[in-house]
Amino acid sequence: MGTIECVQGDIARQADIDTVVNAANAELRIGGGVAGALHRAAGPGLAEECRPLAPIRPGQAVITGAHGLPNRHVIHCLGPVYGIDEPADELLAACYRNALELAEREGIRSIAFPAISAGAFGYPPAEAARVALATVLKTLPGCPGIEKVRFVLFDADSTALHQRTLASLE
Ligand code: AR6
Repeated sequence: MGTIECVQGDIARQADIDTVVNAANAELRIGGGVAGALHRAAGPGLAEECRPLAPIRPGQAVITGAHGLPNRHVIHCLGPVYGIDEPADELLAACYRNALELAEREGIRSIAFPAISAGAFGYPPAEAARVALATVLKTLPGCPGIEKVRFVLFDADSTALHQRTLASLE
């Protein structure tokens, strides 16, 4: 099975990773947070490639090129809005599962995830980390082509939370 690591950083600056995952909005527009950072770094070609793929549903994952980002692809996932899209845990798990299965089908060997839904979409961070890491641990054995999964967290607290959660699940 591939390795899983949790590091602090900016998802738009993961030059040694094949594919980065976007915590997208349904319209695949620029937005804020992760989506804003990725679209700003990618340039307008990314939004243009996204337009015919939108809208997407909670839990869905779609793939595009990475344009000006230092990666090969972007996989765009729509996380659940906490308290609105139900069941939240199943929809959040579906994001990670669908992204990994799509990456496996595309021959992608390394993938970086942000903490989907844990920002503007209001998912409690500890619960989001548990769902995310448990889903990756469960799905990765079925994706033999994926050698590395990296969680990229914006701040030190979130990084420590993910590292603790991973250690408790392994
Ligand atoms: N790199 C890594 N993590 C980041 C970065 C970054 N550059 N920027 C923020 N985070 P969010 P969501 C963290 O809001 O909750 C957007 O406006 C952030 O601290 O990006 O799925 C879209 O357009 C948080 O822990 O995603 C959607 O409308 C986590 O990444 C909506 O927000 C996710 O925060 C999606 O909301």
